Amino acid sequence: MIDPETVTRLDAQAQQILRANDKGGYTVPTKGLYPFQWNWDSALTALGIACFDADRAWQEIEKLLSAQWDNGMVPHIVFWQHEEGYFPGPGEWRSERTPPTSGITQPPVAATVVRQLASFLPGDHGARVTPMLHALDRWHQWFADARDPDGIGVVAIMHPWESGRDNLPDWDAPLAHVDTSNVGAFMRRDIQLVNAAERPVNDDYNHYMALVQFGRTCQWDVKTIAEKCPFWVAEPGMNAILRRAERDLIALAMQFNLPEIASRATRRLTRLDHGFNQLWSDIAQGYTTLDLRNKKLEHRLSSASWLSLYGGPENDIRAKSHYSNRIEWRQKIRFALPSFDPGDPAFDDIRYWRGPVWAMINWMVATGLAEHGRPDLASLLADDTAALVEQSAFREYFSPVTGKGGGGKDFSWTAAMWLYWASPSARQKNGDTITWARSNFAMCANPFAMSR
Ligand code: 9WN
Repeated sequence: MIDPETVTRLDAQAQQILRANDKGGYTVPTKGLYPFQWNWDSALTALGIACFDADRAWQEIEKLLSAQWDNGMVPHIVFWQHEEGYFPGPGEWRSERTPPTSGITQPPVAATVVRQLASFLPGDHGARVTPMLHALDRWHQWFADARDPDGIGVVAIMHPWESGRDNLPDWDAPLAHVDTSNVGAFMRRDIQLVNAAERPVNDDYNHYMALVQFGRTCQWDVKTIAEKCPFWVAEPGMNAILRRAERDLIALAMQFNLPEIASRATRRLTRLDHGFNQLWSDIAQGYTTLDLRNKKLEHRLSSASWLSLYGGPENDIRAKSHYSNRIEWRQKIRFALPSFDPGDPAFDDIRYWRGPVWAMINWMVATGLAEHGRPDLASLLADDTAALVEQSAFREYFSPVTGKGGGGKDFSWTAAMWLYWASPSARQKNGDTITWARSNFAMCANPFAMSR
């Protein structure tokens, strides 16, 4: 139980962080370490901004979508202004665009955020939302065409950073097939700003840079990437988030009378709902990573395994296996949800995506749990998130074992998730139902969703 004075202080601090990270139309994830606009950070941050400035929240999404490529991709980083402090910068990506961007994407949470904003911000959003829905439809179509050209029903990532969960142990095996011999020397900036023990190791960076080199050599040509990129992996995080985004896009398209978008998104969703089954591991009893290049299914669970509940309706047996995995995990840690199985030897409680808790993943998983009739478990995730913020403030992520904060400080999406969801004041105001009352699978029910 957090005392009311602390809640008031943290609410004010969260708002102050979002204002201080505001660069005018877009918000940086944190000063120093990440000085540009990041795709899923921005979208999720808009939820927090919406708690005190509705117009500015919409701008965050508009600005992100304004950097959309002609082929529909919405890039993972937009370099709106020159800054030396980040590696790899525009010169490494060579997107040949203005503003420069990276050449890859990130999990498409934007449609879900737009649906949330449209459902609780006052006013008639038609004029503002309609162009966004066209842009989102084009982005989702890009996923179908560029990242699942054979129509198998799961989209691939061509770089670990596309998943947003950069150094998850799941990538170790597929990355081992990536040749790093031509990468050459480079200087990392991140470990000048953050403790190296909290960041990916140098060997990971060699592999990240080899993939950037691959992409820029083929000028980010999606056909070449799909045919030849040495890293081509389907994983439950990206796929569940995209399924969710398609559901939310369908609901929005119906609400704003855009039937062609609704029917295109329904066709894509049908394929994705069927395809997701390929990521199920009987051994792990959960959804895992499928290395499409090397035809190998991972058998270890990560926090993304839980995102299946957020992606769409889950059948009872599989949902129950998530709940029992939860009990097993919970016995090994103090704070949920670790990004990787805490019982696995590769688990590392403070190194980036190899164990730490991330507030926005907790929000997504909590949303899915509540929608599957488990608001009790959803509330526990909100409690843990709040306890972590109380102990360690608005860090990029937290150790699930000690609660210690890691990575960047004054982090935008942590502040946003606090204001929008985890703060006791937000929960009180919204009767603890802030997110799940607004999301309703039934509104965009897909006839095939439950057929697995
Ligand atoms: C590379 C900004 C981003 C997040 C990612 C997180 C981290 C970047 C990095 O920071 O990635 O995109 O340099 O480590 O893994 O999820 O979007 O917060």
